[in-house]
Amino acid sequence: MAKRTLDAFFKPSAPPPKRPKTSSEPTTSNSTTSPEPPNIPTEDPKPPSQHPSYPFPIPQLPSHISIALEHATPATQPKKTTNQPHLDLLTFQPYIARQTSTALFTFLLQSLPFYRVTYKIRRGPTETQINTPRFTTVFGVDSTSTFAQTDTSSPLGLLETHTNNPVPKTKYQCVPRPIPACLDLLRRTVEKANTDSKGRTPGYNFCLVNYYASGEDSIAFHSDDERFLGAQPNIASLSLGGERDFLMKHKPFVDTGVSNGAGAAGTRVSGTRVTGVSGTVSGGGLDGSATTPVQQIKMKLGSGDMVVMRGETQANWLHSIPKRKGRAGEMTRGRINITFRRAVVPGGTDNYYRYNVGSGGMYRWDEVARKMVLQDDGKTC
Ligand SMILES: O=C(O)CCC(=O)C(=O)O
Repeated sequence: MAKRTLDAFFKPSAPPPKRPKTSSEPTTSNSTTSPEPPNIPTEDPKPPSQHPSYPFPIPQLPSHISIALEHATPATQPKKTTNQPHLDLLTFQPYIARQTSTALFTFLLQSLPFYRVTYKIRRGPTETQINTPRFTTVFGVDSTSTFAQTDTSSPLGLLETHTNNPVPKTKYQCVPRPIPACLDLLRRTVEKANTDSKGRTPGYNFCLVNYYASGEDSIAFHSDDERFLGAQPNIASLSLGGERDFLMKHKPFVDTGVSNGAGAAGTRVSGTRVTGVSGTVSGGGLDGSATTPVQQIKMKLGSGDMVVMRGETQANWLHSIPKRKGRAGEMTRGRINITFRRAVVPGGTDNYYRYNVGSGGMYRWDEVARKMVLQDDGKTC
């Protein structure tokens, strides 16, 4: 008998082969075929997630995906990588088995609102317009506020976590969006799959979603080291759909000439999107004096793969998804990435909505055009 993978088990069932009817089976008046056996799973569409902050209701996961997420993740045990200075990675290849992850990719592509955010940055007298080179969306709120059902007939309200008082309208620049049920189930399973270096659960309160439509879409070298994430943030990054390269490189060091005795004799250059990395970290050897080569990391992330970046990783390493040029770019399939994070102050909420929802139009996947299409009535923050 052909071996059936766990993933295949969770696929929507094909109708069973017709079998000969026995005399004891009841018949129906308009049918001459046998009735379906009672154990065929049927889709019971659950009501979509609704909230005044959503531009449209967000459907719930079909049950074949939610059952697979709840019962068949992690699909493999994680590999721990700590063989380079300041690096602490957990890699699940995959976290969600391929067939389920592909179904989840299609579902999220069709079900979420997306944005192509533009913003201006100023360096000295020069103002530059930045066009985010991918589609983005975000849900969640930092830990100073909590979404709560205050009465059954109203949408989720936003309360101050410590007092339970309603959050004043002026607290946030954009209206925070509760994590819809489809992403919240994913958030809960990812949270169970890993801990921080002290064994604590990550307590994710944000889902940031990127959609890379083609090889032209990318994210530049950066680190998720903002203060609003607290010290040593735990960030889980899940890939769905087409395979892409994920690159990591150590941040540059400025030689202060003074060894701190704890490893790297240098000061980290802070900030994002830094290019140019020195190839070594001084003082990383066993006797504290040798020079440890720091290697760039290149991983191919396929559908369902998950990388968890922990400990000192964000403070010291940059990561990126580079563009794919030429034939490789043309062949590149769409990819969704979801990062699960925990922001601890309102500045994190403002930052995430500003750069992942913004104030431009909203896009939705168009199944006929097979691409994201700008919606006239897109509600942005
Ligand atoms: O798409 C990815 O794998 C990386 C996403 C990322 O780095 C980010 O959202 O900050």
